[in-house]
Amino acid sequence: SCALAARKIGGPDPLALAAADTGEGARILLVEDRPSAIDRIGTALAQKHTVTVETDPHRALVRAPEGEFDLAIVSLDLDGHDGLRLCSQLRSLERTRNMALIMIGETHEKARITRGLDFGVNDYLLRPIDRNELIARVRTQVRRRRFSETLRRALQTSMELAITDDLTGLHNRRYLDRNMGAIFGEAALQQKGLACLLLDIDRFKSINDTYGHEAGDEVLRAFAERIRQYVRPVDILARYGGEEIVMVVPGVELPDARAIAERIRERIEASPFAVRGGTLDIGVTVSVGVSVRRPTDSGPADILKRADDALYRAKSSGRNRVEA
Ligand code: GH3
Ligand code: MG
Ligand code: MG
Ligand code: MG
Repeated sequence: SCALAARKIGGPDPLALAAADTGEGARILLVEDRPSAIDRIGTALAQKHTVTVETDPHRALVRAPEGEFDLAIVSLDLDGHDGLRLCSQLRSLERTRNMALIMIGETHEKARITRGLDFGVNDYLLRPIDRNELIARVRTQVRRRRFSETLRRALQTSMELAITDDLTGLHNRRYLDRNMGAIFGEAALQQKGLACLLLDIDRFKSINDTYGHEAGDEVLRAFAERIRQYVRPVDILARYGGEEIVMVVPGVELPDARAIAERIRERIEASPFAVRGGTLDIGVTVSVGVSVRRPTDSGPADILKRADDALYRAKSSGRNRVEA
């Protein structure tokens, strides 16, 4: 999902979208059982919107989550039923809680209308319903609802982008820094293993020098993709530096951590990466520094430091090696 988010960068400006929204084309659920009101409201809204009528509130409650409605208009005095109760149920259900809600009531029902507004119904209309007022209030709620939906998506996208590395789609260092403390704390508390693998491509600079930076980028992406095949959902994979990837593996002690690192090292060495649309194969090797949590460690920085030291030893003793 992070890689997808990264591709969404540069999307439309949510504020501009909102300003351009005419509030038309909404999906509206009308819960009303008086034929004259159904006719009146339906006629007024059908030109600009899609209106679904439901006379029974129980069926309305079943249909509402399925229909992806922008708005529900609910009569408070349905025959033998409490429309206010339906509004409150729509507000509390996961799949309908963001729907816009407008109630229809009588002038003497002000107390119930106020209760509805109190628990989050957005607006109301009094009988007899004025056509233009109905259209205006519906438009306002539809636009408001769409705007908050657009903002919610934009916020989610930017939160994903903030923790994602653009080139590889892996998590970035910010994500690692924010989460390592909690992962370390969890492992320490449960007295479980926690391993850290620091993977660094060997002589990557010469790949850039020989084939160009673009080809280098492609190798990096393919390298990240291959390593991704070795992680479980609980592991963290993050781009740590330029061509360094860190893999955090909870619940694992040194022998298994070494085995994972060795398997990755072999798999990187075994097949070159195809770049430039498959016209060029570039073979690389990787050095891996491995470390595990020690009871004397005071924080994640201790584990990362030992992985870094081990990586340095792997490099200085010839590269294409795993050191711990
Ligand atoms: P070794 O690790 O084996 O010691 O040698 P190296 O050449 O891989 O190490 P060094 O850390 O000196 O160089 C890493 C190079 O990675 C330098 C930099 O130009 C390159 N690099 C870093 N980030 C990127 C990137 O995003 N794309 C490309 N194409 N190259 C990058
Ligand atoms: Mg280096
Ligand atoms: Mg390197
Ligand atoms: Mg490096």
